[in-house]
Amino acid sequence: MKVLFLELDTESEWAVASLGPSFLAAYLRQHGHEAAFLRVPADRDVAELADEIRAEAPGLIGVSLTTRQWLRAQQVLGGLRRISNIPVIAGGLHPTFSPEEVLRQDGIDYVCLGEGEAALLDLVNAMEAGAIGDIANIWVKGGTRPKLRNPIEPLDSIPFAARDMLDERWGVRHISTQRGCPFPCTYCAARMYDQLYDTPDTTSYGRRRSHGNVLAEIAALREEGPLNYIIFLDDTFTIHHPWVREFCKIFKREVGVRFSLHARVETVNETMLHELAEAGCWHIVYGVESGSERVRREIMKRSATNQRFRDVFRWTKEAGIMATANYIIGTPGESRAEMQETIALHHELQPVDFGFFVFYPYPGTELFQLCKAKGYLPDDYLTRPANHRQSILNLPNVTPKDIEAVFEQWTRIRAEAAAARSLPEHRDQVIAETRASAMRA
Ligand code: B12
Ligand code: SF4
Repeated sequence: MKVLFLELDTESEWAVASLGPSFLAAYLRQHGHEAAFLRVPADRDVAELADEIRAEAPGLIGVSLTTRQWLRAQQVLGGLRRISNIPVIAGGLHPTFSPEEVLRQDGIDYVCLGEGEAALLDLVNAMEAGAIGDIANIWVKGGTRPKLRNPIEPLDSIPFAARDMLDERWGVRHISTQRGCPFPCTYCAARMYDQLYDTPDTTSYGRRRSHGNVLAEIAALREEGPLNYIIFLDDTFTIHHPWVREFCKIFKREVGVRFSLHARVETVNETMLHELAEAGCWHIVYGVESGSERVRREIMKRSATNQRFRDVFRWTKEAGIMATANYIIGTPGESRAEMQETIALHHELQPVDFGFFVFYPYPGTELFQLCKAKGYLPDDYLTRPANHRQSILNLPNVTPKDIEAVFEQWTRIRAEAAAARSLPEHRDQVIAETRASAMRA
């Protein structure tokens, strides 16, 4: 059978496509099925899309969804169902943690909970055989919650990601070396996989590929075409020090391409940062989230001190690696003064780049439960955009206007930083463009 994976864009700007389908497509192909990829731009008309889909003639449509994509998914899949009866399965973070809501939507027939490789293969085989019974991880519309199969072990057993699903450009390749993250951050949806699988007969969700397996994938990519840069998409690349140190040695010797990764300040030290730099690490993205130690400790369950952030950002710079910091604005329980502490810490850290996101309660997370229990979450939350620009919460101590004002402050900081890097005669234009792009980001 042919499965067509749709990538639903929510913004006009380009980003790499969801990684999930690239693993699923590779697995299906390994087992004799076909897979195709279709990117759906944010303004694509549904009737036009239906024509494109018919041309592919799939037996099943697959969509990978984050919460941000959910509004667009309702529009596209609801519209498609009025003109086409091709069955649709949704998987990824949002369907996994909001399966009932997703299955209520017209145009979605199945939801995949958690990892999808073997589950999707079983569904496709069952569809071909004309008998869909109980399939672990697959929730059929109108049916009951399915059992879960154990997380895939070892990760080396799954085929390399199918690159034609990712829409990569400029020789920049995206690689995933692990699944799962051991930290307890209360705002993080990725973290909740661990709890999804928290049954007595499962292993812990955190797993990592062997060095040999990652290296073999990189060698295969080199054969295929230009390999200019690698982005490691792992949640926290620097978790297991012996793995990382060995990786640095081999990568430097055998690959020698620049790369970037995500890390937590608790998981790096000065020596490791120098080893990463020598191996070719060019850029690290750190989640700083808040400049208030109280907010991090009490609300986010992150215990690192501000001094640790200062040290790690300094070491990163000294090692010659660029640092990006990400911040969250408007976490439930955060005061206006604490939001200003984040701005103060940012000025101390002086990262090369930074992202600022208005807090959104992702289904399944601890903070989602808290917002629900305390009545901060509006009833129609699933119809509000998860765009990280406006707060959807009704908070007791800060208003949406307060949060908007802080978002505007961050936008100004970004615009001024961009202007400082440009020629004096271009500064006004740079400020205007940077502010406009923050509103679209
Ligand atoms: C890489 C990454 C990105 C990449 C690629 C996007 C992507 N969706 O893969 C980029 C940089 C573009 C990105 C952008 C953003 N991301 Co992001 N990202 C990640 C990250 C770190 C890894 C994803 C990944 O590679 N997983 C590896 C694959 C193999 O796992 P998987 O996606 O879960 O897929 C498996 C199953 O879910 C299932 N499955 C998945 N899809 C499907 C589809 C079908 C049909 C089936 C049957 C099964 C199935 O099978 C797969 C294989 O087992 C995750 C954290 C995480 N660990 O999930 C955050 C994460 C997905 N991102 C998140 C967010 C918030 C964003 C942004 C909004 C950030 C921002 N503020 O701009 C944007 C929005 C992107 C969008 N289109 O919506 C949140 C989403 C939360 C939520 N509930 O929606 C996460 C969970 C991070 C977090 N800490 O909470 N992101
Ligand atoms: S360290 Fe990152 S990926 Fe891990 S739980 Fe925290 S926010 Fe999520």
